[in-house]
Amino acid sequence: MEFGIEFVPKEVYWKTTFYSMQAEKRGFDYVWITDHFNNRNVYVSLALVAAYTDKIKFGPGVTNPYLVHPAITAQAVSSLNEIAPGRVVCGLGAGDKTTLKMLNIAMSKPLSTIREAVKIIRRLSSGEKVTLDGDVFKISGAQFLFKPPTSVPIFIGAQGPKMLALAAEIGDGVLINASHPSDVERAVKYVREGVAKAGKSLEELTISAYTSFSIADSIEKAVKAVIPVVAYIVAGCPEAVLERHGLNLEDASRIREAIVQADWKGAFSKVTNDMIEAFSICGTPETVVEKVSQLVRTGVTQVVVGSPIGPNVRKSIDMIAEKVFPHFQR
Ligand code: F42
Repeated sequence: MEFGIEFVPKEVYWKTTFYSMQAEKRGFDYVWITDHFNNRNVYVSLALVAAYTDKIKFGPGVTNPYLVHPAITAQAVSSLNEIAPGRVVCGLGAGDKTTLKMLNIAMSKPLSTIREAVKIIRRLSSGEKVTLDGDVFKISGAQFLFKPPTSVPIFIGAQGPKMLALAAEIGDGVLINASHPSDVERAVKYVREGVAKAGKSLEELTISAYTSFSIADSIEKAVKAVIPVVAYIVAGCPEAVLERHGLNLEDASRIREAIVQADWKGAFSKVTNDMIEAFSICGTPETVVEKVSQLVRTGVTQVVVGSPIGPNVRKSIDMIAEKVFPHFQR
């Protein structure tokens, strides 16, 4: 059982570096840094993680092939891999619709785009010469002028049934965007389909639940920290998923409207306990251990502790190491 941790580089760079050092020191296996154009640059952040850590694995969690050409992604992860050989992983996904929309970039043919991007990144980062006449990408004899030290494992961020199956089919790992055991269990079903299609065994794949997570010594503190994150998840959540969790669609659309109007207080005040239950792992160490155990029973082999982590990131990292890790075989 592995534990990863997600940092969003909306914080000043030294905080992300410091938290990554702390995560390594306290026994986390992976640092994932999110990629959105309106936060700090993911590779600048990762270069610092590479320089200031010794053993933890790390990578973009996740970048996308619409905003960054797969050849440049391959170049970036291979360069990082020279700084920290064997520690770099590449998280790739279709991209966040809201931020792509701000740049007027359409997310067309996501399945073919991801399939082809994975081929390009995997082959270039293995030092191969690449020619590809794809539906989306046309590459003619591209090769790096430097020799990458090792190939870079590719993890695919996925939520929809087809993307989950594709991720399992072609990826080295899947990053399932969900926190509730029922959502993760459902996702693992599609992951199994993808694995079967590829004719590989489930053990060859890292199956990760990329969760929204908040741990504190009191439930009130954990809830307070997680509310803004859950508000955003609810606002962007497909109706079918809200219905599956028995959540009121009108409540969700009120949160969405409040966010659009930048009425944060209004949006956050409408987040209910049921929403927190559906979309996060939130509570005291005891509750968190129980919820992570439920995820493990679905077949997950890595839990990614995602935003907000807790009311105080540093203390929450320590709390996870001291009070959660001992309950899992690692
Ligand atoms: N996105 C970011 O931009 N930055 C991040 O840092 C980030 C982190 C992250 C971590 C984990 C994770 O799981 C996701 C993360 N994401 C992040 C979001 C990610 O980039 C994707 O937005 C997210 O995974 C949602 O994508 P999805 O897996 O649900 O796939 C979408 C595209 C989808 O609609 N999938 C459908 C499905 O069933 O899986 C299939 C859609 C389909 O069939 N498309 C047709 C096709 O040919 O591709 C075309 C349909 C048409 O009409 O064009």
